[in-house]
Amino acid sequence: MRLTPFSGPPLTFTARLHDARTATVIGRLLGLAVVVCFATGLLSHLLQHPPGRLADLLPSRPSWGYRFTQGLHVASGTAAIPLLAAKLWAVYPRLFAWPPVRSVRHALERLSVAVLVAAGIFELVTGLLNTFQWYPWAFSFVPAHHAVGWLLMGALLLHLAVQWPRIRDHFTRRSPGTLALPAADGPDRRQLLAAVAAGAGAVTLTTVGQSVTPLGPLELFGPRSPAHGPQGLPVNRTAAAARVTVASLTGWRLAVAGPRPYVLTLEELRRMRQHEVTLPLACVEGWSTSARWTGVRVRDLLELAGAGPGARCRVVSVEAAGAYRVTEMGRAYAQDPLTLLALGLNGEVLSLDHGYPARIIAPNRPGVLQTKWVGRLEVL
Ligand SMILES: Nc1nc2c(c(=O)[nH]1)N[C@H]1C(S)=C(S)[C@@H](COP(=O)(O)O)O[C@H]1N2
Ligand SMILES: [Mo]
Repeated sequence: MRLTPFSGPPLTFTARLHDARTATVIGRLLGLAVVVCFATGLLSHLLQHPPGRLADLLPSRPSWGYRFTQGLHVASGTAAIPLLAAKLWAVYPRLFAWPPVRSVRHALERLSVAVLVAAGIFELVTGLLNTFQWYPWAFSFVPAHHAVGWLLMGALLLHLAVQWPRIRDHFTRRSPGTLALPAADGPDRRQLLAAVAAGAGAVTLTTVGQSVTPLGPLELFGPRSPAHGPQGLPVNRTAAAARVTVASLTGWRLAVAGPRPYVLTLEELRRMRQHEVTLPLACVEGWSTSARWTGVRVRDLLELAGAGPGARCRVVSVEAAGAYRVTEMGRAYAQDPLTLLALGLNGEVLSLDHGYPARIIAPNRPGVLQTKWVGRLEVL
């Protein structure tokens, strides 16, 4: 490839490793990671913000569903970081191609690559920092990460369309323009690709333990190790951060609103029929862990308030302010026998940080919707 830097004499870029084959081999791995990340991210968004009537169609099974898909979302996004770095390294000489613009078509092509790269970096950086709950920016994470995800997917499709001839040559293992098979890859390319694969494998192995419990001992960089925290479970928002104190809970009652509204003390709740379920708490930030929960079935509480079999419900926390103070659950969740208003965790009374005196635990549900410090249920 003949190249000219922005200033200075023209130079010829000869390194073979920056050729189309390297770009395509790394690109297909990166593309796979990005597509998996996008699909699981959309699913997560849908579960958290179901549009209108769809709320009742969301399934509460399999109970481990969200744990799996969100674990995959964060793992594929994490693996995409070294892959994107390698891909950019493979193609960066093109940034200095001369002349910078050859035609309108070429200009549009370069513009689409600029959008692709910018959106990709934005998604991976904001996603990574979100797993650390670090938000050094002024915009709101969820809408921005969601919108740029679509932008990235659009730019990726355009890129695949533009690069299609090269991708096809790669998969049919044909050198461009000929029917001959290319020579086998030399040791330099094999080394490069092995290093990229090792890098992606290493970051995955050292973070995925946050959601895959058996790999927990390998976890080095996952921000929240699921084994740490009171009662064997991490805490995202502490009672102190939510300004919930033992004093503020004196006189706590559970109010259930519906056709036959009623109020229960904690003692009365404890005298109701108790159930035990083993369900994961799966945080949208990627960590998840399974626990034993005991408490009263939400559907029993709703039925006592005169709710019909198709009822949905709204859950209100006593927390004074916070994005997750009020949540809603569709029919499948509200009626699932595994959905509890939990009073106990792993054989103990819920700790204040885990939502004492009562919290929601439901199957196949994002952690953000497992409302803590519940004070009120409303039949919808
Ligand atoms: N009222 C209330 N409930 C909440 C939250 C919150 O901020 N306020 N955070 C949620 C989030 S993001 C998660 S992951 C889980 C974590 O539960 P844990 O702290 O018991 O592990 O609680 C959820 N319940
Ligand atoms: Mo969370």
